[in-house]
Amino acid sequence: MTSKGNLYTSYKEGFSKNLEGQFLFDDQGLEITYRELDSETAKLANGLKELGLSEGDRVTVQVSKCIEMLYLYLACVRSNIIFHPLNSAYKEKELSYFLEDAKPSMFISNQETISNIAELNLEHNINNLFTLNDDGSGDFSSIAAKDSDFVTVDCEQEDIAALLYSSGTTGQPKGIMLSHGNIASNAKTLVKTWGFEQSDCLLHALPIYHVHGLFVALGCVLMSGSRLKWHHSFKAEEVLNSIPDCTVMMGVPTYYTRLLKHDALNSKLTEKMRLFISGSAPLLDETFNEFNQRTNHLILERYGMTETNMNTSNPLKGARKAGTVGLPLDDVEVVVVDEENNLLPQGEIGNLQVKGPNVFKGYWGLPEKTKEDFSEDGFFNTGDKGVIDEDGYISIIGRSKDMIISGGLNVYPKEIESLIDKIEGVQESAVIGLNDEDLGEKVVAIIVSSEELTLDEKEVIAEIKNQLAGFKVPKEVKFIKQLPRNAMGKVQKNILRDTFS
Ligand code: MCA
Repeated sequence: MTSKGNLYTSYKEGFSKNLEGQFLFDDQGLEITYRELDSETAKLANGLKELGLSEGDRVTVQVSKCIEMLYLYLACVRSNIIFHPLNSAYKEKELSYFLEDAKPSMFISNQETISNIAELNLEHNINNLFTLNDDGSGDFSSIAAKDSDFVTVDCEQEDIAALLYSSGTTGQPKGIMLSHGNIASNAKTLVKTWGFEQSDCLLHALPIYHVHGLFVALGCVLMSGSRLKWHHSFKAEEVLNSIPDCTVMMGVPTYYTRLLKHDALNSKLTEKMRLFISGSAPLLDETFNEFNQRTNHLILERYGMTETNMNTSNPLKGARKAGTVGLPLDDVEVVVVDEENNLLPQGEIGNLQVKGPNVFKGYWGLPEKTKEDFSEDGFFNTGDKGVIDEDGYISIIGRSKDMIISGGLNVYPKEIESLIDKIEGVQESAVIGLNDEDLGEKVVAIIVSSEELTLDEKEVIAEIKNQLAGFKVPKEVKFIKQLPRNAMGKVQKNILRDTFS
């Protein structure tokens, strides 16, 4: 039986030449070969089948970064079951929304979350609940069957492999459906674009609940049969120690600014590295220049989003221009258009649209919303403003969507504003992103409070922290008498940013 459309088949085509070779290692003595990866994911896929899961079912996982999660991802892909990973920082209210919307047949999380699942009052019943704690304990390990033979399911490239949520300027987070073909085509293109070879070793410190750590980083390694050095999370000292073991690193700009704070970062330490890649948030020119001075490496900046995986990249060979996200990938078309969807000439700023095999299949259960975000000629409207220079390099000038990127994570002000507005004593609020040396942008809440009640910053932060994942919680709260509004009554966030930056 063939399984050509299945993403795992594409991964395996890449790593099968190195089956006995090392896939992953860490500083604690963990070592996994590709053969082990193949058989562990087969056992887990057999286990999912024995539990009665079928193609198209969703498996939601909310655990800390661990190898089991990686195995589960590949077991789901092999089974044509939809993998739905969640940031472990999400709180109850956020979690119940995702579970209600994705309606998984299986949910894996730590003991505390699983024990409290009844309190979420979900409308649908999740048949399979398993625990996986930070120390590796829990009944997750009972899922794997003994049989390590599993024929990867033959599926269409169009079938959905993963569901990842992103919020929007209005309304609730939307499930982004990424197909086997989306993820496979993009990983293959990136291997070629960035010159991945079996001899490479990728420093992997990114979380694996997002496109960057899961599909881009892991995808390049699997498709090239290279190795990765596994870090549980990004800790600058530990990453510095790993640099001499590795040839490529991927990170968000915060990783690079944090590394630059350490004297140990120098050209001697990085001499075996061939490539540092940055994405998920804008890389400042000063970070690019300082990194170059200290290490002789020009960080390669690229541009993507959850809906599209990667769209553009500065070249491996050829000029890497600071402040640009480079050129469209080989199989991706990028255009800049005006509000009426007319193509704009080179040099003019407009809405960035993309088309290619990387572009997602649509929003989960929202066909109308999906339609709105695509032009008639099949281009996806990214919501970013951009411009193309005379050499074809693209720069992201701004976002037409009201969004903050903090430490590489997207934050949508509306979600925070609507919670702040419910706090007693708040008349109205506006949440903005202000420049931050460490996070790129930090979340700041501007509040107009009623005259009778006095509110303080700590109370507001504590209230939001109870309800939302930590990365969305305002780092600062400012109180003002009234919000600046334009003639249409819209809050002028640019004025607030100027006032408070
Ligand atoms: C953690 N905290 C944050 C963030 N992360 N606050 C703001 N922004 C953040 N990104 C808060 C926690 O809630 C906690 O708050 C405190 O910081 C310490 O938590 P800790 O986990 O120790 O933080 P950290 O280790 O310093 O993490 C910061 C980080 C991490 C290393 C920048 O967020 C990270 O690895 N970011 C990468 C995200 C990523 O992979 N993005 C790719 C998305 P408290 O102390 O108050 O409790 S994919 C994407 O964007 C597209 C597709 C693309 O192009 O790649």
